[in-house]
Amino acid sequence: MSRIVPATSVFSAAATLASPALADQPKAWGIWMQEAASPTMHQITTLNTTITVIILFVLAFVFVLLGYVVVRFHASRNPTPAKWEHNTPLEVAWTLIPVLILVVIAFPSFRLLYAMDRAKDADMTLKVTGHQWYWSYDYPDQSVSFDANMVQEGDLKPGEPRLLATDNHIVLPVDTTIRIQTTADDVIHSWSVPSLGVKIDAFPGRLNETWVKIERPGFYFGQCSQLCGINHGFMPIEVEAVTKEQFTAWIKNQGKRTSSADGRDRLANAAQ
Ligand SMILES: [Cu+2]
Repeated sequence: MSRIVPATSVFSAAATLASPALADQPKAWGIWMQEAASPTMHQITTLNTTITVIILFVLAFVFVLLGYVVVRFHASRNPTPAKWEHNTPLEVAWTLIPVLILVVIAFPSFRLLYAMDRAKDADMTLKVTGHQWYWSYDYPDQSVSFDANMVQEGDLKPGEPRLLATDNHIVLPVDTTIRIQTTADDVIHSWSVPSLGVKIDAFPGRLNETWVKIERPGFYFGQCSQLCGINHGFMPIEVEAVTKEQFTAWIKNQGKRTSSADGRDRLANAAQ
């Protein structure tokens, strides 16, 4: 798809990007989740913490049990091993307890899965199309469309993160329920922005749906998360969250560029 609208935002001064507090992106030596910026991501973080605690308890229990067996039943302390086998109550217990743990995990997990599935009352829609190897975006309600390609290393402006910045980026309003629809025109891609708690596959010939509500203004970075070919690692995602007023102004600005002249150019290009 040819670029229809250059989406450079008037609000996206490089100075804003240079402030790391405002950008949500991978950090050096980061081992935990990126800071949550949507209700979904808050829930994902809570679920992840809960499951990690459960895992640690299981790990500690197995470790202690193993230590006990090693010490207590060492050949020197236990020269004549017992010959019995099978213990029905014990076998029932070590089957049922793990099942119960899994059921306890499954409830919040499925609740979250359904909560992420679909926006109940979306205020607007962002349609995402994956290509080898860039993304294109449509705001069907606002009639805005553009492509977003990665900024090459030599072209990076000060503050722009390497392999994450894009030439055109998505602008979205905060505190707004945004329906996100994904599709692809060649192979399977996956649109993923960690801080927003969104990771959804983009299939050719299929429209997937999820939603996001961004809690604070700033820059959010993500990457394609489905191996999609040689440049899979070079189709990043850059989202700028702005206030509702700034978003309206941005859309107006885009509107000027989607004049009929642009439309004619596009049709002329398509006809060639
Ligand atoms: Cu991809």
